[in-house]
Amino acid sequence: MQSLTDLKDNISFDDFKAEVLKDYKVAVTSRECSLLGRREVLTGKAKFGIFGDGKEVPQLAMAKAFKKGDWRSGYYRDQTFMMAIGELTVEQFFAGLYANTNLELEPMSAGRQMGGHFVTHSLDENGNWKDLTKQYNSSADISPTAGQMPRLLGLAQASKIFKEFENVNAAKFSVNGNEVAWGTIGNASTSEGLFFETINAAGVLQVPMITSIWDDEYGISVHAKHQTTKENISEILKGFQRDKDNKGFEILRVKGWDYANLIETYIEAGTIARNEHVPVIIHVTELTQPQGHSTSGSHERYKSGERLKWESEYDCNKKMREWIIESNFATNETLTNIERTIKREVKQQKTKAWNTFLDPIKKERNELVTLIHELSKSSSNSVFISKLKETLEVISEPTRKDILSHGRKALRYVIGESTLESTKLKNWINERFKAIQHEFSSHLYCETDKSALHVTEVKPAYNDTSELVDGRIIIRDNFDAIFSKHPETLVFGEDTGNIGDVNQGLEGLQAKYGELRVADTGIREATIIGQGIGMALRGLRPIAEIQYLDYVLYALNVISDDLATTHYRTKGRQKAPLIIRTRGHRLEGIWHSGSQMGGLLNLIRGVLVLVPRNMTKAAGFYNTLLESDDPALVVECLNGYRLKERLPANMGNFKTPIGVVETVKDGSDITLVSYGSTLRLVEEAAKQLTTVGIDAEVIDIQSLVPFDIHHDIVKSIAKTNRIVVIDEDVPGGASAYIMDKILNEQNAFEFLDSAPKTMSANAHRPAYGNDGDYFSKPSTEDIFEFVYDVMHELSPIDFPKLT
Ligand SMILES: Cc1ncc(C[n+]2csc(CCOP(=O)(O)OP(=O)(O)O)c2C)c(N)n1
Ligand SMILES: [Mg+2]
Repeated sequence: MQSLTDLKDNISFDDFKAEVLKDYKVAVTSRECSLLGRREVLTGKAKFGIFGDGKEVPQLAMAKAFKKGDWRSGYYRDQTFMMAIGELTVEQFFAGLYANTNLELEPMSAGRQMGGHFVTHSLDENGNWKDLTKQYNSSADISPTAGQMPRLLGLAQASKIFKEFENVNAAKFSVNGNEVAWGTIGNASTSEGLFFETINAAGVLQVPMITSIWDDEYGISVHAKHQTTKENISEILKGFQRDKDNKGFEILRVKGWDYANLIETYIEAGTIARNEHVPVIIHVTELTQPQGHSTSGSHERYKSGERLKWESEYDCNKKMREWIIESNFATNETLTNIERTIKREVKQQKTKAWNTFLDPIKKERNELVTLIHELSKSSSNSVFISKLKETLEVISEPTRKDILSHGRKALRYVIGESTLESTKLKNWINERFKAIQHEFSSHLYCETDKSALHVTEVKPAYNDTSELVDGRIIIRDNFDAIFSKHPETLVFGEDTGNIGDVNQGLEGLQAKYGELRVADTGIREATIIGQGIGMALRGLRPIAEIQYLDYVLYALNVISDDLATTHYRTKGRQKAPLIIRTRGHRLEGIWHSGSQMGGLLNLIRGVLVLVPRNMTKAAGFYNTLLESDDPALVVECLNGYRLKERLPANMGNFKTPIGVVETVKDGSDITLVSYGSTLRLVEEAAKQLTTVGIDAEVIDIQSLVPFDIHHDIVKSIAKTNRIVVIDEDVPGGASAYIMDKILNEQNAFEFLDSAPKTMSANAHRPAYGNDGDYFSKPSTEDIFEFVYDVMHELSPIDFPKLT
């Protein structure tokens, strides 16, 4: 074992001893939380518990090397680290376990995530950036294993960007790019593709990223022999080790119970990553799980007696304790006293957290009991209502569900009785419902004046000399204007840099703005998005390009699990206004005609989904998004880059409004709603329909999420009394989403004289070639006939049967 004096030459023995004891107290406190936490779940006070026991000591070491301005992207075992950097108190730990919805008391997620998911606040209560260089930072954890890795890459890359970008205002985000991004991951989770993709990308990018692998040989019940080749992740990662000829990683190994060596290792890792911008892997072995994986089961079921015995001997806290005594830092008695005091304190804090959680709920319960009691006195159903009061008042630890379900049931007994008491109860329930619903459902999107909905439209400006150009020129010139106007923007993706994207919408821009701002990446969609999330979390404005909409599926989990929930799961205390640029819709074949819009719409709520019908609209969306804080997916029309559009004079300034539809053709007989490439076919069909006397109104949705915020579609239906939604997604895909909005949110039913209809593509992926497209997706003829049939049904005399 390392001698103490080697550890830090510039620290006195007494100071070091104090430091060690302080650390030990954190380790013991954290362990007590885990032990008590499990009990709280087993006695029914909390729903589920997953704790950091057995991983305490390496986290103390990581905390020592972690500096203000640094970032963590980790997982559910890291409570000790959060406590060691002063970002998690015992009371907060239990508030999280109980799912307290008060953000002040439960800053990790205001009860939205299960305990063990950690975060620090980057934004104040008004949504403004705090000074991130002066605080410890943790990105918000997510549960999917290895889901923290793609984001980690971006958090690290941001340091590199801040170091290199000259004009960007880094004041609140970086001090010369000196910040390190620290990742943690369980040994078993390294089996995930996201882990390997991230490691490779970090080696290529050479970013200050330190990945700690907490290795306890298990992933729930599954042993390393089923997880990892050679049962040893650092062994198989050896090829990433840098050498004198090649850049790569520094790979360090250390035992998880060896406090002194852990500190050495972490300080060394921090220095390498911070000073050299070289990524580091720390494989921390010989860790344990004293209580098993989580509160869902017991590890005695799958660990041998021998393993369990080893785990209890090599428990890192126990080993640290032995080392403290061996090294004469404290006696057994002193440590026993410390442990006893901590046990008592943790218990007190736990009780305090429970009472703080329960008291307001009990108060609400008492209010309701009074209201129900008063109601029972004034109602003819007094006996039944009193029964509800009695069952409610005896619940010793009520939930809000208990309270509101009693209140709502009480109302059923006074249907038709309009009394002061029933009105009072109704009002109370409505008010409570609204307030509590907000606790669970707010902040899916930006709620400040930086919401995309607040950006005012600016129309493209044309003059007599405005040329007709290929659509891609408009995209390109607009990006040029964006990069010169917004120094914090950067774009990256496959073929994005050198050739300026496969459709040349970024042609020449790398030469103008440099290889970091207009960058090529490897073929690795998930980490392209992760890069974007991480950089957006650190104040940059990344534009992540996914080459084709079809390949968004490779990054779908990152968009859905991480990006779409960032703002929601932090209740607005972190934001990642990432713009995802892609191109899709009808072109060629199964994987280049993508229109899996229904799937996307349903999986990425929290991200705006924009489907511009041409490049001017698309460019306008980018300009709008850069003024806002909402993340977005923009799908450019793959077959639109060579179509001619007029070149606007106000590049970089015109803004397409978000959530607003556009009526592209007025009409009085029927409303046709569509978006993207298919809209062009609808416009053509509408023109042809006029020849048979059908005057269709055509509406471009433009923005699928948010959807028609002014309810203009129903206004059109009020005029035409008929609606057809035309979509190139599968039946039941985006068209079902659109129809749900029109019928359920806009109440179109009352204006309809014909059945509302959806017309979509065939249920299979689109076949290749022009004929493949014609027989897979709606064609102009299909649309014409479909609409004609609706009119035929209405008036067979005016519109005799076509076929
Ligand atoms: C994508 C995904 N698959 C499965 C799970 C369920 N799950 C949660 S933790 C876990 C095991 C993780 O083991 P390891 O990475 O070694 O971390 P440890 O819990 O041992 O610290 C699994 C399978 C999940 N959360 N996410
Ligand atoms: Mg494990």
